[in-house]
Amino acid sequence: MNRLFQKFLAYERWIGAEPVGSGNINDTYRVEVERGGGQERYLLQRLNHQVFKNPEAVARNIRQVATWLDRQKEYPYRIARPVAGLDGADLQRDEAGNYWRVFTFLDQCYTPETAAGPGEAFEAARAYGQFLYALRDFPVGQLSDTIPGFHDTDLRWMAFEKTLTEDPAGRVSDVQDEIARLYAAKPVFEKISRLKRQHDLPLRVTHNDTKAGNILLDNNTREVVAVIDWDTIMPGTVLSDFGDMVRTFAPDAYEDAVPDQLGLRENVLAALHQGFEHVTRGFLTTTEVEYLPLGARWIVGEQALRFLTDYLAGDVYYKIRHPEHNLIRAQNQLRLLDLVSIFYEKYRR
Ligand code: GN1
Ligand code: MG
Repeated sequence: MNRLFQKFLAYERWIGAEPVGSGNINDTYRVEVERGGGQERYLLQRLNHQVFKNPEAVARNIRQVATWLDRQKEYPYRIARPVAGLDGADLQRDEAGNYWRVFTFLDQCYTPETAAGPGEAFEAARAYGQFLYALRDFPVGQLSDTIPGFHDTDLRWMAFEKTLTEDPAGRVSDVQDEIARLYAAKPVFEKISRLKRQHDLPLRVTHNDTKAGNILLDNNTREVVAVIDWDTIMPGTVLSDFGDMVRTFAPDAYEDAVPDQLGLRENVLAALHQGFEHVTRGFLTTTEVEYLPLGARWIVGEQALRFLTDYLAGDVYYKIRHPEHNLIRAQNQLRLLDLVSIFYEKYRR
C-alpha cells in the first residue's frame, strides 16, 4: 500500500494505513504519512472495477463535480477532493490491475449508519438537497452513466426475472414468499417507469447513493460536514435520492437487521420531508414534489429487488458476511416497504 501511495504523493515517512468505513463495494483506507515536517492524512480507496466497469468515467465525473462545487460559493459543505497521481492521473493501477485513488481526508468526522433522531435527519436531508441545488445548473450531458441502468426499473426487473429462470444457486424454491411480495409491489415500479417514459421527471445531476453513511458528521457538534461517495453521481431523478434517504434514515434498525426487529420512525421520515423540501422548494417541479413519497417506496422496493436478485445469483455483487446475508437484507427491505407504504397511506397524498 505504501508503494501504491507513492504514486500519488511524495512524503518523508509512511506512518500507516487502516481500513475505514462500511461500504459494500469499494475498499477504503485511512493513510497517514509524514510530509513537509507534519503528519497528514488521506483517504486511499480501491475502486471496485467489477461494479464500476468504466473507472475513468467515475474519476472524470468526480473531478468535474468537485471543480463545479468549489466554485459555488453558497455550497456550505466541505469537499473530499480527488488527489491526482504524480503523473497527473486520478487513477493509479497496482500490479494486479486494480484501480486506486486518493482523496483529501476530512478529519474529526464520522459517518452515521442512520439518523440519531429527527434533528439529524432534517440536517442530512437538507445537505443532500443543497447538493442537488448546487448542481442544478451543471450541464447534465457532461456526466457519464457510471453504472448504466443503475436505477432503470425495467432493467432491474429483467435481471431479476432472468435470475429466477436460471436459478444459478438453486435458491429460488426457498424464497417463494419474498418473490410474491416483490411482485405485489410491482405497480410502484411500473408507475415510476411510466413517469420516466413520459418525461414527467426532469433529468438532473443526482447523487444516487444518498444513504445515511454517505453523510459526514462532525464528531463534536454532530453537524453535517460533507456529502461523500460520489461514484454514482450521474444523470437521474431526485425521486431516487429522496428515496434512498428514507430507506436508510427512517428505519430504527440497519438494513442487515432481521426484519422483525425493524420499525419505522415516523418523526424521522417527516423530518426528511421537511429538510429536503426546505432547500429544494422553488427548484423542484410540482410533479417531483408530489411524487417524493412514491420515490421512497420505489427505492426501498428496488433495494429489496437488488438484494434478492443477488441472493438468487449466489452473492456475486454485494459483500456478504454470512451465507444468508443478502436474504436477510431483502426481507428487511420488504418489511420496510410495507411500513413506508402504510405511513404514506395514513398521512400523505
Ligand atoms: C452499495 O458501497 P455502498 O455501500 O456505498 C450500493 C448502493 C446500495 C448500498 C446498499 C454502486 O453502496 O447502491 O444502495 O450498497 N452501491 C452500488 O447498502 O451498487
Ligand atoms: Mg457507494
